[in-house]
Amino acid sequence: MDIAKWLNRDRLRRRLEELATIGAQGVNGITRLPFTKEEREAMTLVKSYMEEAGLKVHYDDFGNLYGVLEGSDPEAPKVMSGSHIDTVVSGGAYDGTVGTLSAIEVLQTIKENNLPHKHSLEACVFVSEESARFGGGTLGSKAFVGDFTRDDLDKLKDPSGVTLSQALLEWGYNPDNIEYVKGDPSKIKCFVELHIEQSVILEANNIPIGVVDQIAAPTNMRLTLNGRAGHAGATPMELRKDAFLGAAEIALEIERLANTMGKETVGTVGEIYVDPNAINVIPGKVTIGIDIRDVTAARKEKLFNEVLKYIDEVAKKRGLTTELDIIANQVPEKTDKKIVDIISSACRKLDIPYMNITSGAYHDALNMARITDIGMIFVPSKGGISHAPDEFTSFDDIYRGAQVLSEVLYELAK
Ligand code: HGY
Ligand code: MN
Ligand code: MN
Repeated sequence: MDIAKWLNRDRLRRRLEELATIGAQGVNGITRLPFTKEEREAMTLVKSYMEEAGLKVHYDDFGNLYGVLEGSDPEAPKVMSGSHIDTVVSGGAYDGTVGTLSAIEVLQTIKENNLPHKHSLEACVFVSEESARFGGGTLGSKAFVGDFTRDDLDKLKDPSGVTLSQALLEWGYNPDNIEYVKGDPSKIKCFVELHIEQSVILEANNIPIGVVDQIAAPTNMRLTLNGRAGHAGATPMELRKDAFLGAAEIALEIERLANTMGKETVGTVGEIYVDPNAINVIPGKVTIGIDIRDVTAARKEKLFNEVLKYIDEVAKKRGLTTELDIIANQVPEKTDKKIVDIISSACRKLDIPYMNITSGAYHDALNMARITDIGMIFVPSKGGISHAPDEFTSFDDIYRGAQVLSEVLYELAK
């Protein structure tokens, strides 16, 4: 059965291009933050693709979207595949969308060609995968694996103070039903996600497919440092409690620690709010968003503890007080060996070169690994760029990824 040859190349390309127009801001890339007009418009468009594909479509109470292609044995656990369509601020056109639209294309091709399959196949779109709005990522798949209590939805807030539960209610979802969002692991055979690599390895090795063996995990936190606002000219240096300089020292120490701890240990301070943010006022209050990651749980834990220790030292030295909101503290996961082998043999069957690869980015597959077997397929990112307007993956690479995904999903659903 050569399903890979039957994928509709033009349809996949057209859908990718159409989806990329939603939230597009010219040179400023694409912005579709979760539970905003743009992201909801994009979800509605993707829902229409699922309907065109003849799938049984529904949203859950968290806004995750599912499209099912029934198998011959309704009792058999389903094969899930998908990703996300929300973006960072000024993001690219391929992060999440490649896996989302390829999964729909595969299921539509199976249906159109009446290919027999025992297990149901389910294309899924998890909401709020990016941490850009609520500080923590992969919220939709976290809800699906049962991470959230109703209270958690009131604790997650965006920078303007809107809680996740308010955002859900604003778009007609019901946070009180959070427990019904949880998927039933006994009904799931596996989850496979196609995604852009977002780094330089595949391109550097001139290999079109990455078979992911492990996924790094994040610790995300928002740290607020409280000093004392004051006159930038009249306040002697020795009397200052400058919250920004405290934040700056902490950011530099995170960089130093990440550089010394390991090749796959990374740390970023990508978000900052300075209050009152005026050129002639000593910053009285600063909030920074911290993202540290590793593929080794113990090393990430060590980095986390070193950072906490340093925060205390800086606060004491500079007479600052601190508030720390730990938004996520996840563990790295490995992909399932059997699925790694199925992906590798699909590449051999299609005569597509491949290599094993680690994911420094996290994905919905990281959460799904806690309730089912997972697999991930990567396609190259030009220059390793992602989370930026010039994120780019050639359509030939995307199509190759979709072809490998089609062979893998069909093999798993047989
Ligand atoms: O930040 C990440 O790793 C993912 O792209 N959300
Ligand atoms: Mn991303
Ligand atoms: Mn992504």
